[in-house]
Amino acid sequence: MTRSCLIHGAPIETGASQRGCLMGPASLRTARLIETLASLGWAVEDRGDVQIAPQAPMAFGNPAVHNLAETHAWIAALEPVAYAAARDSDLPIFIGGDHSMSAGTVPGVARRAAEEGRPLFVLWLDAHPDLHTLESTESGNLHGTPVAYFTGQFSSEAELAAYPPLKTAVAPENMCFMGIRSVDAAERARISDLGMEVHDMRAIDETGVLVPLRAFLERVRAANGRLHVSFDVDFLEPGIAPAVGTTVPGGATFREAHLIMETLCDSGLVGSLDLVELNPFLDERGRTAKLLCDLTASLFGRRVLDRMTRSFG
Ligand code: NNH
Ligand code: MN
Ligand code: MN
Ligand code: MN
Repeated sequence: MTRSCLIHGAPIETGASQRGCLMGPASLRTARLIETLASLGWAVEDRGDVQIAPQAPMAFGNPAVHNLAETHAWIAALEPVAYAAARDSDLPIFIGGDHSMSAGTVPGVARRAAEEGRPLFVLWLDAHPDLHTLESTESGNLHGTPVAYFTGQFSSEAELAAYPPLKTAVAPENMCFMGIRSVDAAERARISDLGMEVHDMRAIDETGVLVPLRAFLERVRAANGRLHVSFDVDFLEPGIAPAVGTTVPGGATFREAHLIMETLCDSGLVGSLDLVELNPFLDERGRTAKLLCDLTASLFGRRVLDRMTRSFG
């Protein structure tokens, strides 16, 4: 049976320190994301970009926090869109846009999973864990906050009121972070308090990507879980993916990233995908956008050769 993919753009850039992520959805379309997935046999429907109305500023106690009203509006707009896309298609893609958009997409998908009676698991492919609360962020860049929000980490009443009410949370133990190599002090404390599964770059150097990835996928399968993948461009080595405002050296290689996507494809467990933080203003002749399209194609079934997954071990 033909599988379906709804695509929604989220041209949000107010959560990042540099401007340009606004153009991310357009750049991925120019790189022929839609046509590429259609050529793999998927029924793809591009629903265009979500928009928000102009916002009056919203103040918050932590003076570093900026663009709170915009992020609030994006979360409120994206949650129902993501919920419906997860209900109405097999593997929706949310194309950004900075990573604050995942504070809307992940809870929407989680609400759909709960309706199916399944837990949502999230694979966070990123140089950063994005585990700040509005109180703990030092940069005030709200793309550093989505995971704390959707796992229900609120340290004050003010924080609880600042973002839209969280309808469906993700259990902290259902998170898996890979590629992490830039962690702030408050995030480090939160990771150990919550006992989250984190595979930093050192762990990947030691075992390769497959050992932790397969173990996580087994956990998802055993729980009859639904898996959301959130792919931040800065997960990748900056040399192969320059189009991101927050490059961190030592990222995933071209082959590591492809192997992850191919393995996710083989698992059949992925139910939704975010492609975030692409900043086309910083790209070199579209190469990062093209790489993201290729990686997405691997997740959607493109392979170098047909193979029986098991026959060579
Ligand atoms: N932790 C830093 C901050 O909160 C960086 C977050 N930047 C990201 N996250 N690009 O993926 O400002
Ligand atoms: Mn800033
Ligand atoms: Mn991120
Ligand atoms: Mn990041």
